[in-house]
Amino acid sequence: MSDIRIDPDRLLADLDTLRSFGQCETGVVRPAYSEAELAARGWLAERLRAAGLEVAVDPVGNLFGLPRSDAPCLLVGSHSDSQPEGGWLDGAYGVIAGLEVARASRESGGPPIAVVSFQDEEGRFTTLTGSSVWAGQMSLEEARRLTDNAGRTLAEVCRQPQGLPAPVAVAPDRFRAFLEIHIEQGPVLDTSGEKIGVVESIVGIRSERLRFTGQQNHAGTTPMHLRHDAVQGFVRFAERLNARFAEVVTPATVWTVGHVAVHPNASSIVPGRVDFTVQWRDAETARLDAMTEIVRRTAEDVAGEMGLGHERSSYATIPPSACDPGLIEILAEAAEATAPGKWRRMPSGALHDAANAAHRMPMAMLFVPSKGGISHSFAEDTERADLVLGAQALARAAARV
Ligand code: HGY
Ligand code: MN
Ligand code: MN
Repeated sequence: MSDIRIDPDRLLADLDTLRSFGQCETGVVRPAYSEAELAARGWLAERLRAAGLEVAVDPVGNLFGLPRSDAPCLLVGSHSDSQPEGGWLDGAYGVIAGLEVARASRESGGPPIAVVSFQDEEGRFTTLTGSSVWAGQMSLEEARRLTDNAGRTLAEVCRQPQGLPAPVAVAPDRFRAFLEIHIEQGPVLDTSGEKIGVVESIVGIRSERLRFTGQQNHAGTTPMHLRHDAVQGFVRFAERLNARFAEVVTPATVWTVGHVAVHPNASSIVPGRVDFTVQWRDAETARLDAMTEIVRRTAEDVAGEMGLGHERSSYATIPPSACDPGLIEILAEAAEATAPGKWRRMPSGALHDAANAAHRMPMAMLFVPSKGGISHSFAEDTERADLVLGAQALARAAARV
């Protein structure tokens, strides 16, 4: 079995180039379907072509580099869209490391390997949008109707870079397995000093968009007892949700209110409306269900107590997923060979496109350390030597899948 020898300088040079699309301070602003993301996808297509791969883009914007042979092969990759304020490595590292492994394999007479950059993993429209459509978890029609926080539909903004072939669906059964390498985005490896994480499972996520509606009114003349203040409803909801969640969660459960929009958002107006998102993540479906029920009950209770209207809509539901045991052992062997004694098996608290691949094929993931455990921030970073080490482990495993 020939080892796949990656070119570290080429890996890092492409990572630095990808960073330039939408670069802002030390991070990137490259949301799905933005100008920067479109330009990045056009450049990636060129790099895939230069690697001798056939370029295909599907109707939702997932970008593939496919070997000429039709025999089912290994698929490696991740996503290249970013959060509204993202780090330069989240997703991008897995796409470029996958590209490097695929072209190094071709150069060293190794197995044919396909590469993918999934679209809108970061949830401008919903969590893992592109890979959800690709894996058959969501229809293209349903995805095209999704709206972002500004109320724009995916159909309105979905565009393909110039010079690409017409969109085609790329069937998951073209591939035998999926490997994704990603920054950990958490503190575990950074704290332990280990260099590689072999992921055993990925948490599930539920998220909802909620709205409280009250009565917009004058902030000076409206007595407190006559108010129907949407923000006060949100505050009471958030406090009560924390108290009720505390009865069902474990130290590994997380939940976040990350988006809040107050209307009309003026200091002398009692707010008549607040829109916000709540997301919660856990490894157990039963606990996610219990938390969904608590969200429902708490919104109802608060709206009733305060004379507010309320609406809820599901934004994302991704079940917990298990990595393939056989692939885990191949990754563990590669980690030990690449970073002897400096690796660990661990869960993923972040969601990844591998969670959708799990519905259609065996999948597994590798992590490399995040400096200070920071991610979804311009401050996200990883030592360049760690980026190279991870890609070398991915290459060793890819030759053995
Ligand atoms: O939120 C996540 O887990 C992923 O980084 N989008
Ligand atoms: Mn990611
Ligand atoms: Mn992310």
